[in-house]
Amino acid sequence: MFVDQVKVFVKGGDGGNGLVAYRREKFVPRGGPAGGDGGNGGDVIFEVDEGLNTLMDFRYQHHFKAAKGENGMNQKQHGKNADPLVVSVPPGTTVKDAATDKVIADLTDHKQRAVIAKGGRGGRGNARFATARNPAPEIAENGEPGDELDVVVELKLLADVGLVGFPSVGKSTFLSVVTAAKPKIADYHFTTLSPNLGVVESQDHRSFVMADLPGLIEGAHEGVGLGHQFLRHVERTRLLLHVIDMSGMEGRDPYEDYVTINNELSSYDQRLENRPQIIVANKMDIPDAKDNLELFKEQLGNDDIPIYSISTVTRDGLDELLYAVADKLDEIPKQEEQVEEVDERVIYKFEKEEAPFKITRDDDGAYVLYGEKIESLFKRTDFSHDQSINRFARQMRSMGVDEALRKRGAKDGDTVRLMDYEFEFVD
Ligand SMILES: Nc1nc2c(ncn2[C@@H]2O[C@H](COP(=O)(O)OP(=O)(O)OP(=O)(O)O)[C@@H](O)[C@H]2O)c(=O)[nH]1
Ligand SMILES: [Mg+2]
Repeated sequence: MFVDQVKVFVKGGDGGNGLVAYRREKFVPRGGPAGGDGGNGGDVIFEVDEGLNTLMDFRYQHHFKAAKGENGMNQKQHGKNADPLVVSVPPGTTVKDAATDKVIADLTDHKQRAVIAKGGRGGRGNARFATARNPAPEIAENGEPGDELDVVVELKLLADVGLVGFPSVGKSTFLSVVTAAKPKIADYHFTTLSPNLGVVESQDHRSFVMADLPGLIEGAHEGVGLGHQFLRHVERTRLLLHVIDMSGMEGRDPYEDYVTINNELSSYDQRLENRPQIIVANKMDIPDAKDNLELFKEQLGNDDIPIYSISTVTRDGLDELLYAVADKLDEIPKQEEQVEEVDERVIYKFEKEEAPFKITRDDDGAYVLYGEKIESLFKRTDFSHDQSINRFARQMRSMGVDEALRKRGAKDGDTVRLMDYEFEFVD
């Protein structure tokens, strides 16, 4: 089965904690501060490997966690930074934040990389906090947590050629006879639910990727049938093979089929109207097909549009068609439309204008502080040391927390809550 969209969880490694430690000196109870910084957590990085062409690997692994940074050590030793976790993806992979649908990365070229989840910064050890006034600080920071998020990994088909046409015209059968792909084939409509890919090699060793796409019917551009699934895949193909059932065995008129499909394509996306197209008259082994083809040519009324007649059953006409496809592809530039440029990484942290904290009230009357910035400060505070707690209190004050609580009506002794921490408001 061809997997083209999958949701996975990624987490950057947490930063290592800074250490509170002191130099040991004879007769000096507290030597100089010697606690080292924690190392940075590893990033989760996606990297293009052109040897891959499916997202198959993601079916077996849904969680990608980078390693934690090492904690700070004595003698001012810095904890080791963790190595990044590098995940290989095929060219053409798009990565979106599942929560916001925002594109994080569009990976097209071999070895191209993007940071998907950033590792947390290591916390500073107490050696960094020494000042003249406080030569032996009891302060260290915890490492920052790494980013964590769900991402949708998507592989838009990088098929060079897409087979389009009504259901049951023989698209999958065609793919199965010119490539090693083994798509499901049946005489009912919508046999193909998601595209199958195959690599075609012409006799002169030119190769290209072909996809049989789900069948199209009138109204597909509005989602009728399997419309949207189909159309999402057709966007990046360079050449369309418009497959027509020339036998008329289902009671439809081949020329009407041709017009209907072209209308659906251009209604979905104007640009598809100009996508190069080759007409493939299929099922020519059936007796009525010859007459129908003559009629079709008359209705088309344009001798300049080439038509290739084939039968996937007798294999007549296949070689000529594949040569023509390879020739046509040689004329069409590879990246027909430039992929939109996206930032290598979008920032998940709150935008600058976001308030550092907000206040709300719980049912019991307690004041509740929340918000990205204050919570991150909270997480970075090591509450096992008084000095760290004092520093935390000072930082809250400088953010304007006291002032804001007072304005909300907080009085001496009222309860203030921040995540799982509770303290008294002191005016
Ligand atoms: N006689 C004849 N039958 C064919 C030919 N090509 C395909 N068929 C038959 O047509 C039917 C439909 O073929 P598929 O290849 O499944 O058609 P499809 O276009 O992929 O159909 P969907 O996936 O439903 O859109 C099958 O029963 C095939 O055996 C052909 O050249 N001649
Ligand atoms: Mg099919």
